[in-house]
Amino acid sequence: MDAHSYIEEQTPLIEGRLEAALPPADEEPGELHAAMRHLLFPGGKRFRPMLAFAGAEAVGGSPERALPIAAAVELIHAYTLIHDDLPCMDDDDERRGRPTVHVAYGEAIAVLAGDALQSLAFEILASCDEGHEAVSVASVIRDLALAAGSRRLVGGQADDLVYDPKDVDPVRIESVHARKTAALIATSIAGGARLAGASEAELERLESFGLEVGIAFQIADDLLDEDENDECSLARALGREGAESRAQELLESALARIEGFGERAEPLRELARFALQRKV
Ligand code: GRG
Repeated sequence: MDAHSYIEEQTPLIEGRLEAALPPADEEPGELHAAMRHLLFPGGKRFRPMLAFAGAEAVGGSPERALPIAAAVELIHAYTLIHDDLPCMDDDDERRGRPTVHVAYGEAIAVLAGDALQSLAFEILASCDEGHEAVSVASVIRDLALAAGSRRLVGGQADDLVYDPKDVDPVRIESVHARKTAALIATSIAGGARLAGASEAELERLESFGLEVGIAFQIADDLLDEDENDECSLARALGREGAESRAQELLESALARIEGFGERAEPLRELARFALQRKV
């Protein structure tokens, strides 16, 4: 099973859940609801939901078990992209070949759409009623709140915004990657596994795996971006080859952490390899 077929096979599951969770575009306030849907349909690779599904499978659960966290992480991801594209941040007019949300709906609605997507993520988790243990659901909510908050994603973004381009310390660069990108990726995997009944020992290993894969994912993302000179990127600090070999090293270290998980963690391993080989 390669990552492409896994993504193709599992995409309808996450699409259906997101479609059911998002208010219809004709529900008032219609502009806000249409803006919330703009970045989600059509979406991107749905990489984080796939990781949540594969995290559940790695501990013997079904992808369906991980659906609430899979939907929640995709909504958080969508909110961060909407806000990241705003004029006060990256000021991008296009994403995935379409106008960004603030270009299509205006800045104020884009801010509010991002805000509402973040709330919806937590609403979905808190109301999941597929027989999950309340204590696991509460832990997943806590972990997602931590990953999305000022000590992880938002803090990483804040540091990235003020990053001094002359600073080429790989440790500081990876610290930004770890918080801005890898924390949400690690939480996708561990959250899926937790909802599927993982033990604390399994969760610890999956979380470390996710952090390393997440940093490698960000390094690969920077390498895909030709304009890597004015950013907090490892390619700028170590050169292209240095960054590629660091990403490979992180991938190998990550894979070693889940060696004991056997055949059922194969989708997770394939997705981790995909994070480095992807072209989009
Ligand atoms: C605005 C709070 C706030 C945070 C922004 C996510 C983010 C932090 C910034 C977006 C730009 C960026 C390079 C983020 C790093 C994470 C990343 C590589 C996002 C792109 O993820 P993909 O490739 O996107 O999974 P698709 O389009 O497939 O959904």
